[in-house]
Amino acid sequence: IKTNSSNRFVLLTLCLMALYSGFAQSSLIQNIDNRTTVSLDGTWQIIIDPLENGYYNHRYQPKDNGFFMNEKMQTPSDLIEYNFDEGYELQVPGDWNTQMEKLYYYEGTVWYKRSFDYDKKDGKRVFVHFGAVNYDAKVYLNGKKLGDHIGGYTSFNFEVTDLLKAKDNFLVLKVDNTRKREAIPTVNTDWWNYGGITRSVTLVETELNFIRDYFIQLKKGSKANVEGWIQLDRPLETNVSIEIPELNISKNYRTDANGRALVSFNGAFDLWSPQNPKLYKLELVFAGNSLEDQIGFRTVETRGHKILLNGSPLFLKGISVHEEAPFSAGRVTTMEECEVLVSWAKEMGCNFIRLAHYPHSEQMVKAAEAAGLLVWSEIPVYWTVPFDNPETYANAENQLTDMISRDKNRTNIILWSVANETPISDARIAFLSNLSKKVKSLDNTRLTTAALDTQSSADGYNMIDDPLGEHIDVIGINQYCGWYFDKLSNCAKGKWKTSYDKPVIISEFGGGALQGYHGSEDERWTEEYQDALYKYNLQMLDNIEFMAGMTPWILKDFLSPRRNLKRIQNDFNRKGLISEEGIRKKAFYRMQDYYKGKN
Ligand code: GCB
Repeated sequence: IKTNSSNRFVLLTLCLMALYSGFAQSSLIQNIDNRTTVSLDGTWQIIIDPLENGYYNHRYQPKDNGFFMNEKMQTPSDLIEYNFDEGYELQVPGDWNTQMEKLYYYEGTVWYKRSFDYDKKDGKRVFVHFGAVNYDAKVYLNGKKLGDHIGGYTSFNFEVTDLLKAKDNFLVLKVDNTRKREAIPTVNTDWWNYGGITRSVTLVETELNFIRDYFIQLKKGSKANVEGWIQLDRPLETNVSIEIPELNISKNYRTDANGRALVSFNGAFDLWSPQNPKLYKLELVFAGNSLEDQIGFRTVETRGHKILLNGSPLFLKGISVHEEAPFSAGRVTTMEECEVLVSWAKEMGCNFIRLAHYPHSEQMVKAAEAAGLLVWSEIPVYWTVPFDNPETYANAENQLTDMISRDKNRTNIILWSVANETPISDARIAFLSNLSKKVKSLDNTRLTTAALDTQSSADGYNMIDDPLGEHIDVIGINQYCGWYFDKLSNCAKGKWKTSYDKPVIISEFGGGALQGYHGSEDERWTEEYQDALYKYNLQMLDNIEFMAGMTPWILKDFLSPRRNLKRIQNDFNRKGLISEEGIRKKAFYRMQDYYKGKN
């Protein structure tokens, strides 16, 4: 076949996609929370291995007897230069940086080991599921490789049925958070590269065949017709059913030879909204086994510059947030911590939250769903991604697919974001428009977006004219008037024009303040400066009639190694409206007032 360079790019990308998704990894199992599970959270033994000595020999060849063998000396004369059970320990879930002082800035390999017994039952299958491991995970059970996973914020699972023993199983992971130019995210970011097994590890027990996945959402444009599908793990033509007891809905479907049933039914739904975050108990039944979920129903669409929820225009009163623990730093590890972050956004008067800059935990999305917060969810395609690298594209598309795969039944997610602040180029348009198409192929019920910082200026106007605008449904604009450019007092006069008949969300604005540091409006880092910045920016934003919402930057101060001003920052990005200790700054109350007066 004759191939031109763009065909070659596509072919190579397809091969790489197969590589990324085709490891021994099993397809993602939906809804872990409501299945039969055993938690492997808790204390794990670890070995810090900066030279990857547990993986490579002195000729830099992978070892057959690496640390994944969990070997022990049998006689006093044996030479085995590691022992998981005599070393350090870490808690899972959790990042390693904030758990152990010597790992604070660490980027590299840490080996994790957890031993466990398992009461294995005949006629069942077992999978090991990881909520997230940052970034590159190689996973072994009882010395056998299960597979690899790339990407620090998405879930994955492997089948372990045939490897499990009743006693003394050992699960070992080589976890490497080394930043790489071609990776997603790339080397340059403004958040901490928290390494480790950052979300829960769970054994999931299933029947031999089971409902692995499903997509149950209102059909685009309809308030009554649900359309979706149910997927069995193994191909089988059989009956499956859906029940929503509260609405007396009970529907039977037949799976095809691939074990997939298309679903369509009507219901008189009390629609989910921020004022009424109504969820229905849904039961999916196969072979006498029922899997429960809580699902809400709502529509979302755009009309010109408006975003419509359940057919009515809605202003998105939002806030951006990183997945950091509310009263310190480090990754969020519990549902309670997610609920605290959500309660702060609610206290501010939000109906919307931007989960920046990567997929947050399933708990975070669920806490927001229960509290009536709509969600913007994104992948870490951030800043200077090498857009012409097919491997990078394959990786980004895989992370996007994993994000949507996990959260496609969460009612509150309305926006899938494909990128943040990426510089204009043709390669970038090809890359991001392909991601946007991919979103639509996986889920056409929601909207696509991206946060842009590429506006030009003309005739005293900021112009929203980035060509990416054509390829997304809603345009996110990050702008830092009064912080990275322009004087504070000029911000109120800022004027905007857009080339697109599409809604615009001001996805970032803000400035830094050290909580408790006071002074005049002109003094940077004071709460007064930050508060004035909000005052003038809000005046400017109020004049943008095509604005459909905003998510100021950011709910809480967060750790970032770019923030080197020791006296003020001490490694924290200080643009939070709340300090890392949970104390509200002045500007928090300004946003609260603003949202109170906004419909
Ligand atoms: C941005 C980025 C965000 C940064 C923020 C800042 O534009 O999107 O990740 O943290 O600016 O504080 O500079």
